[in-house]
Amino acid sequence: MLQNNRFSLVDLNTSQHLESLANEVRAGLTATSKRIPCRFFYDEAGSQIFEEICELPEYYLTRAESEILRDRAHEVAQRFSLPISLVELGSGNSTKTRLLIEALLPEYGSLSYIPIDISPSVLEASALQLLDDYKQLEIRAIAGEYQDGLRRIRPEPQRPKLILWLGSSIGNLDRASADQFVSTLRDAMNPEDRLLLGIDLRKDREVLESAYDDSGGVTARFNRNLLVRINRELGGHFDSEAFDFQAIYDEVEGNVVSQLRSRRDQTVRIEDLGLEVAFAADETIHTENSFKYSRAEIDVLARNTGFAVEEHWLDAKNRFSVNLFAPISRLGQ
Ligand code: AVI
Repeated sequence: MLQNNRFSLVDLNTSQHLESLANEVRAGLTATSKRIPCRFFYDEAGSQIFEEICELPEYYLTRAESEILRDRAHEVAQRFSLPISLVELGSGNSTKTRLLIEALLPEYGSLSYIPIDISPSVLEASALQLLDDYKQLEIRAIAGEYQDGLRRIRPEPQRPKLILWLGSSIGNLDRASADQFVSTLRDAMNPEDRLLLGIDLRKDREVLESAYDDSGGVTARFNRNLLVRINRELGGHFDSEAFDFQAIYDEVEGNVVSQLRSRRDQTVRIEDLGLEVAFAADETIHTENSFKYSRAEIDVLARNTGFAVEEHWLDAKNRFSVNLFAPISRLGQ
């Protein structure tokens, strides 16, 4: 644990990490429909490529969400009557969080920021920068999975929590898992706490498919990096260029499905798993779901998980939403 007066970093990651990659790759590549979970995108190279994605002209999500936060951060800050703790899930480089920090600090004079992210190096680098820029900020960073991180937060009855889950990360869960996870957030909240949820909206196929398969091939590289990672960490022999990338919008489900597609019949050995994986030409590896929501689906999410939608803010082009969820009492509580 790294620590000084204004900064601490607890690393909850263990060697389980490599074990979990090995188990998931074995299970995913021996299944009838092959898959690799999207959480493995974010090794160091993958996290950097994701930052490039956020700057792409086609990937409107980051800009639209920042626009909303820029416009609404002050309204969020005024919801609370006491200094708060700002908890962020998947904080990454915390760029968007700055918009909230800048609104919250003048309101309360001090702020406790608790970023939870899988990558300790990203957490440390962004924390040092934030501490330098905001002298009244205190950062208690937690490196680990969201659920483990949430369990580590000390209850502070005098400090309401504002939980941020931005970037439409909820879209990477199917709808049932999204309900389940948002319910666990609800369980960790008191009545005066709030959840600020960035959710991408359903829209035309063309806009979505080019957001997820950009013309410069950055998202394709992001996906192929999974194979590069398996080569490095598990002794795989993938030729990542022997796989095409595609993103297809399933309009009924409201889901952009990302996948790698084998260009030919091929067999790939993964040394550390003692595994030979056979691919037929055109066979796919599913890499990611990115579910999109309508306003009605956001209302259902809130209703299923014990929240009221207190605010539903949109960007000027109505592409993205930032939602302020307030806990309500659930039946039986
Ligand atoms: C992190 N997550 C919400 C992104 C998304 O939009 O599903 C990851 C991403 N995949 C391709 N582009 C961006």
